[in-house]
Amino acid sequence: MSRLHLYRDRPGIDIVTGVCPHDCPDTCSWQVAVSTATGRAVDLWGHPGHPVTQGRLCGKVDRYLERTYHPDRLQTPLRRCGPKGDGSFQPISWDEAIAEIAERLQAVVSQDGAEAILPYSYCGTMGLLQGEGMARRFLYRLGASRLAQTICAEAGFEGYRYTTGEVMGVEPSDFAFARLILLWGTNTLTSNQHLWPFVQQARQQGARVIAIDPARTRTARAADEWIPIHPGTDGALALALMHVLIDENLYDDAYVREHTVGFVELAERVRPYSPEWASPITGVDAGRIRQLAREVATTRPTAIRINYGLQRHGGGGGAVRSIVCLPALTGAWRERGGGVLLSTSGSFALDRSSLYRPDLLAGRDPRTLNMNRLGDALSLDPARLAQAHYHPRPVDNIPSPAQAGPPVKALIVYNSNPAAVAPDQGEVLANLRREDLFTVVIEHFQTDTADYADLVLPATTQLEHWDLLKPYGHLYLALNRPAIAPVGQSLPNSEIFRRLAAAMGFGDACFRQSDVEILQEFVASQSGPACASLTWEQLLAQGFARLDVPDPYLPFAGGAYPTASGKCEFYSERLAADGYDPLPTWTPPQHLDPPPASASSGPPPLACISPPAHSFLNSTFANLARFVEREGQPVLWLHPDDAALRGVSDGDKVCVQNERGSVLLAARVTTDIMPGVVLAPSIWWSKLSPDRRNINRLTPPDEADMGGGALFYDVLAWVSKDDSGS
Ligand SMILES: Nc1nc2c(c(=O)[nH]1)N[C@H]1C(S)=C(S)[C@@H](COP(=O)(O)OP(=O)(O)OC[C@H]3O[C@@H](n4cnc5c(=O)[nH]c(N)nc54)[C@H](O)[C@@H]3O)O[C@H]1N2
Ligand SMILES: Nc1nc2c(c(=O)[nH]1)N[C@H]1C(S)=C(S)[C@@H](COP(=O)(O)OP(=O)(O)OC[C@H]3O[C@@H](n4cnc5c(=O)[nH]c(N)nc54)[C@H](O)[C@@H]3O)O[C@H]1N2
Ligand code: SF4
Ligand SMILES: [Mo]
Repeated sequence: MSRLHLYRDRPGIDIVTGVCPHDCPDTCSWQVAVSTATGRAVDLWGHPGHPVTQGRLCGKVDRYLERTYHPDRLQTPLRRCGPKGDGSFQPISWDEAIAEIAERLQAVVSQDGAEAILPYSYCGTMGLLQGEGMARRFLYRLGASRLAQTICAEAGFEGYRYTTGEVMGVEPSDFAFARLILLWGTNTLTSNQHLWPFVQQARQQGARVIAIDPARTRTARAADEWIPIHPGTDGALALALMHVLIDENLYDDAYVREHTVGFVELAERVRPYSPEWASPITGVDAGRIRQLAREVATTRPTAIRINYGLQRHGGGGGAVRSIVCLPALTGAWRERGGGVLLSTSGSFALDRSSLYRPDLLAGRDPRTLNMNRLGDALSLDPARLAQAHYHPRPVDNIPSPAQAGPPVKALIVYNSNPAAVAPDQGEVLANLRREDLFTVVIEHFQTDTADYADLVLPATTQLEHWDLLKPYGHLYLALNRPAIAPVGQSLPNSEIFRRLAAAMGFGDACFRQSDVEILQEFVASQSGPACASLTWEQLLAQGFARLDVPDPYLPFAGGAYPTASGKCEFYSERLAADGYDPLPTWTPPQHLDPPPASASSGPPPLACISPPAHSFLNSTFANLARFVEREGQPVLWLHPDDAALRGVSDGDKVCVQNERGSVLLAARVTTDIMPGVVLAPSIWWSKLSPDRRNINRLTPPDEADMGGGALFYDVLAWVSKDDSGS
């Protein structure tokens, strides 16, 4: 809870407003108490005045000071002095480190061209500045390969955009107005905790809450009903719901006529997709599907929270597209608290050109590689490198091996831990081990990835630098002020790229701007309506600002879809032009469509999902004893029937494997997971796991149906008791 009352007006204490940097929809504003005598932060809590944070941080970030001051924090630049992956390093000075990197990058540019340099980054911080701000300027000026940042949400985003034009929906606080809430493929209490108070408010007004998830998560337990569903079959469920809505005349005829296109074709399309068709696919009783459709149509308003869990599948884009059709059919968008929420990020476009400076490309058009195919991107085999070229749509061609461009010779990793989080870990590690690959990792801790670096550079945390954050789970932009001086010799990412730019001889003025100048210029450059009243002074004074979207916020109540037709597109010309089926469709997951080679004697393979562990944030926090103790050990949830078939008892060590690799986990035999499915809470650091591997040994690098998205939960795995005695 907020501890402001303990520190307000206390002599010797400064209170500094900031914001949580993590990749989480909640983007909580915080306050930090800093001792003026020592300059040390002594406490931190959720901002009591922020309408979504409401004074509360989650159990992870409530301990952010421990992470910041942890004895394992990297404090100086390091140079590797053992084999790659070994973790032997010795300290060097910043000047040596920067000079060495500049020299190595120059050499790569002159031998292989700038495209032989690949950045790898994601959302270790969601800050606009420390995220990609200065990094992009540097990389564009360099002409390095570009990275398609597809690891999390791309498939769902594309499916949403093809249907409504932009990813926007119900404002989270408006969930309080709903009378039926579907928490569909989201473990809200773990990954989006600040939505929960609004869900509870709705319940106090009589709302029912239904969780649709293969697992009885803590959210499903807290809901009124848990509907278990086979992974990757949500698209089939949504098609069957549409079938009932149309078949039983439960749709909003006026909304459909005024604000949608393709209803006639949609009705034709969903006719065969009855609840009886969907039942064996989804594992949901046909009667329950029919009833659910009636509830969705007749309970006003109905709010559907989908998160990214249900789109990490081969058909993830299509599944989101079908779900997003539902409120257009029922007219739920008309009502406050009615509609879908995937992300708020399309509600306000920010113009990032002043920040990223794409003009520094100066007409060059470097290749873009898909981060989900890191193993292929780093391969010396041109055919595999070609496969890593970003080709998100059926109409996008994969280049021939001869056109794939130079092999990657230098890798710059920041804000990410690919050795732990990227799919197809065996291939990723094999290529990170390449002796001819020069790897720089900018980090807070000596991660799995940092062990493969030639040089490791220590970065500041959110307590130590300026930043500005755009949330994806609400509508408040937030400013982060530094509360303390950098720990050890750490530097902000922005300063690291600034120094690299200077060492590479990049004379452009943008590489001399200070962090505050960059942020001020960025805020001033926003011309969109959502930022009409946004000012730097307001951000400085309050720490956060609601974007100028209407209040209440009902983006599609009167249609006004930002699509080509201006309507919700049940039928999409754009999909057809991009090589897709123009109507809602679905793609079965691996476990319903297993390759013939997987047929063998012995117990059948299981569908394996690996969603977020409650006490970790992706792989962040997974190296700190407090959070590891909360999670215990790397486990595999296994239904009692599946355990019995394999002679596995609770606590046994099990080997989980497929054609890509294997990992040893401890069995947790439980009815909290449906039969046929196993679940490994993630993401553990490999080097801290019993067999120095994690579940990403098994996850595939292949792309989802849309956006080149990741397939973390579309995995077939064979589970057996491990008798090796190790
Ligand atoms: N504590 C914590 N919070 C986090 C994160 C974290 O690691 N830890 N990660 C952050 C990140 S990066 C993101 S992207 C966000 C959102 O991250 P998400 O990955 O969307 O996280 P969850 O909300 O846990 O949603 C996953 C849920 O979907 C279920 N699921 C998996 N496959 C399917 C399926 O096919 N169908 C259905 N219906 N359900 C399925 C899983 O069992 C799980 O309960 O959360 C962020 N917040
Ligand atoms: N099996 C499986 N794999 C998954 C997922 C899953 O559910 N299951 N989820 C996927 C998803 S949704 C995502 S988003 C990805 C997440 O993957 P990543 O974005 O790689 O997330 P993290 O593992 O949290 O790693 C972020 C790293 O950035 C560092 N960092 C934080 N702030 C800064 C900073 O200011 N500067 C620098 N230089 N470094 C910083 C942190 O110390 C941390 O090591 O993982 C994906 N992988
Ligand atoms: S991780 Fe999410 S819930 Fe926790 S403090 Fe950060 S934004 Fe809030
Ligand atoms: Mo994510």
